Amino acid sequence: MTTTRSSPATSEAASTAVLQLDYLSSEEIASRSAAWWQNVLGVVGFEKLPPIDGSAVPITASMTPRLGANDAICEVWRVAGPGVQLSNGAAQHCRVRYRFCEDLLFGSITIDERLLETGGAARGDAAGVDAGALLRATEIAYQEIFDVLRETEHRHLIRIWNYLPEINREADGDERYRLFNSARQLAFRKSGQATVGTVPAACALGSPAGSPISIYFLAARQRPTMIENPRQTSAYYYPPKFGRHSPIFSRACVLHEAAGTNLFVSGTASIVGHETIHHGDVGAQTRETMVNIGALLDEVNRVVGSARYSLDGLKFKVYVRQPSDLGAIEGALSRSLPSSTSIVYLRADVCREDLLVEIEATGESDGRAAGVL
Ligand code: 3EB
Repeated sequence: MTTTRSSPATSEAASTAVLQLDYLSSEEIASRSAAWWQNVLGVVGFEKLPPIDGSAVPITASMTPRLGANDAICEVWRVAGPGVQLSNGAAQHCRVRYRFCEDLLFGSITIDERLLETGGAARGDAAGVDAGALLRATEIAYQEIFDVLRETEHRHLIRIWNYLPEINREADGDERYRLFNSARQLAFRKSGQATVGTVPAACALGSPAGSPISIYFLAARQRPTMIENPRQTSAYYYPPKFGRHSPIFSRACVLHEAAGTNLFVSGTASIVGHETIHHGDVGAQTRETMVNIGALLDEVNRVVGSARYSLDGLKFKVYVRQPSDLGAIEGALSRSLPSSTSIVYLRADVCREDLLVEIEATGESDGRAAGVL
C-alpha cells in the first residue's frame, strides 16, 4: 500500500500528545482558528456529515440522529501538547481516511453495502441487501483498517465505533449484527490479530435503512491496557446462543502514561453475566447499565493502581432504541450523575432486540495521578 504523508511523524513528540474530546456546535467549530484545526485528528457528525472541508481532516458521521436537542453538534478528537505534529494519510486503494501524530491515529471508513458486488444475484432494492454484501463490506472495512495500522505502525486498535444500517434485521436467515460479528472475527483472524484479551474497546449500533456502514477508530503506537467487567462475561466468550461467532471487543481500554482522554468505556448495557436483564423496563436497564459502568471503573482503578477515574469525570453517549424512552433514561441518569455531566443522546437500535439503551463513555486524567502505569 502506498501512503502519502504531508510530513513525517517526529519521534520527539512521543508522550507529549494529550488527547482531547469535545462536543462542539457548528458555530463553535466555525469560529476555531487555523492553529486549532491543525491539531484536530478527526470530526464525527451524528445524523449526517457535518459541513466541514474534509480535505484536511477526516470527517465522518455515525448516522445516528441526536435526541432531545435541535442544534447540530460534532464529536471532535484533538491532540494538544508542545511539538505535536499531525500528518494525513491518504492510502491508495484503500477507503480509510486517517490522521495521526506519533502516538495516536484517528481513522474512519464508510462503505455502502448496496454498491458492493457480491456472489449472489444483485437484488436491486435497498431493503434486499443480502448477507453476502454485509459480510464482505465488514471484512473489507476491517482489513483496510488493519492495513493502515500496519503501515503507520499505530498497531494497537484502542477504540472502534461500528454503525451498521438495520442492525437487528434478518438477512438470509441470520440477524445482521450476528453476520457482522462473523465477518469481524474472520477479519481479525485473517489480519493476525488477537481475538481475545488484547482487543479494542468498541460499540456496535444500528443506523437507519439506507445508511452506509460507518466505522471510526482510534489506534495507538503503545500497547494499551484492556479491562474486563467483573459483572459481565467477556464478550469474546459469549456462548453460541448469541451468535456463531462472538463479538470481538474489550469492556474498556486505558492508554498508558497518556494525559488527557485516556479511558475508553465500550458500549455498556443491561447485561449481567451474558444475559440481558430487566426486559421491557428501560429505567431498570439504565440503572443496571450504570451499575455495570461503576463496577468497570472500580476494576480500571484497581488495575491502574489509583482512584483516577470516577463517574463524574466521564463524558457519555447514550443510545436510545425508542425515542419515547428518553425521559425515563434521563430521569434514571440524573440520579447517578451530576447535572453538569456531558451526555449526548442518540437514537439507535441496540445490538440485542431486548436491549432498550446502551451507554458508552470516555474519561480523562492528568497523567500525574498515575499509579503503577
Ligand atoms: C454487549 O455488552 C452490548 O459488538 O462491538 C457493546 C459494545 C455491545 C460493543 C460490539 C456490542 C459491541 O454485548 C452490545
